[in-house]
Amino acid sequence: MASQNLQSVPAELSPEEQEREAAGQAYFDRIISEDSRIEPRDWMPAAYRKTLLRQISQHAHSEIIGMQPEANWITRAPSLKRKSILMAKVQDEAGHGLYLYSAAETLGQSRDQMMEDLIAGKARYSSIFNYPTISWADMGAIGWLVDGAAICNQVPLCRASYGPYGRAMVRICKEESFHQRQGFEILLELSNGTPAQKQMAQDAVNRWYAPSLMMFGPPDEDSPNSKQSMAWNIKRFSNDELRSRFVGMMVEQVRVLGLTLPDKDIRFNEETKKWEHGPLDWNEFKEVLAGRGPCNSQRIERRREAHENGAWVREAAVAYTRKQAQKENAA
Ligand code: FAQ
Repeated sequence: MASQNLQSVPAELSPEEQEREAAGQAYFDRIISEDSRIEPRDWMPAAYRKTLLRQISQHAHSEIIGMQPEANWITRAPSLKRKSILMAKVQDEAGHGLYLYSAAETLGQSRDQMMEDLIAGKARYSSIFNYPTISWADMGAIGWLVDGAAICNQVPLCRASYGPYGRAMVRICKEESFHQRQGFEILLELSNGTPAQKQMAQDAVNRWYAPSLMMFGPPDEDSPNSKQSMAWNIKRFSNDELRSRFVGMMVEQVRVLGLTLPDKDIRFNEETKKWEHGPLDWNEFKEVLAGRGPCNSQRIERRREAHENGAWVREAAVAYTRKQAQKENAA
């Protein structure tokens, strides 16, 4: 598909600059139409850069903020094995944040600036991480539903037209698959445990189901970015398409778990060949995005504290780099 962002070349440019811009746009359009990749030094439309920077930085922030709900249970994990698995998972999420911040930096914004925007409450991160984790079963529900939704959304992003993003996603998706399986396994064990344990698992699924469906973003008719992002081969499928696929996956898996999804309206529409779900409370989603979810302020506050407490590490790294450079210059 040809790029649908054929911007007109600004008239105030010199003739040489105009020629360069037009050649850059033609190159960009060809790469997109061939479903090939744009790399950091390639010419790209300003709006493409802006969209990528928005999506990738929001994604990076989600990984970093997403460490908090699970970190809450590291000290209370029911066994040493569960504790070490959970620690590894939370560390993986820090790693995902790092790959994504690095990919975003290639678009010209510093990580310091992105972090400043996050702790100032100016940047978005996924709505899902503003919900509390109130029982051990929530670790299972996050792994199964939240990582499950993340994989469903992110596997197509491995083919995103921006090289650094697509490559980061390949590794992230491999790790998310492990995360999902560990969540599934926690729920399976609880479901096969005592009636109280099974009830705890069901309660966690009941609370995380709707927020995990909202992770895919607003319905297509309310998604201002989807059309252009799909034309640019950043997003490959619409929000509703991915949400429907996710519901289909969960319907199968919940049977194996011996639990139920809290949605009586789930059905496979034979005509459209798509899974449909019951109504979602999009007002709740809007409230969470506006910063008024159950844990929004706590999440940002914790992030701010962690950033301030980590200042000495950043300062030490800068001092070390300076010393190394001085040594090299003196040699
Ligand atoms: N939460 O026009 P659209 C994970 C915003 S990682 C908050 O549809 P778009 C791993 C959207 O940004 C989870 N904001 O936007 C893990 C836009 O904001 P704007 C994160 C949302 O970009 C697991 C506005 O609404 N994953 O879970 C949300 O085309 C366990 C309009 O929406 C990614 O970031 C939301 N749910 O589509 C970690 C994946 N949905 O324009 C720890 C990459 C929408 O005002 C533990 N991102 N908005 O700035 C994407 O695929 C897309 O950005 C979407 C949104 C699908 C999220």
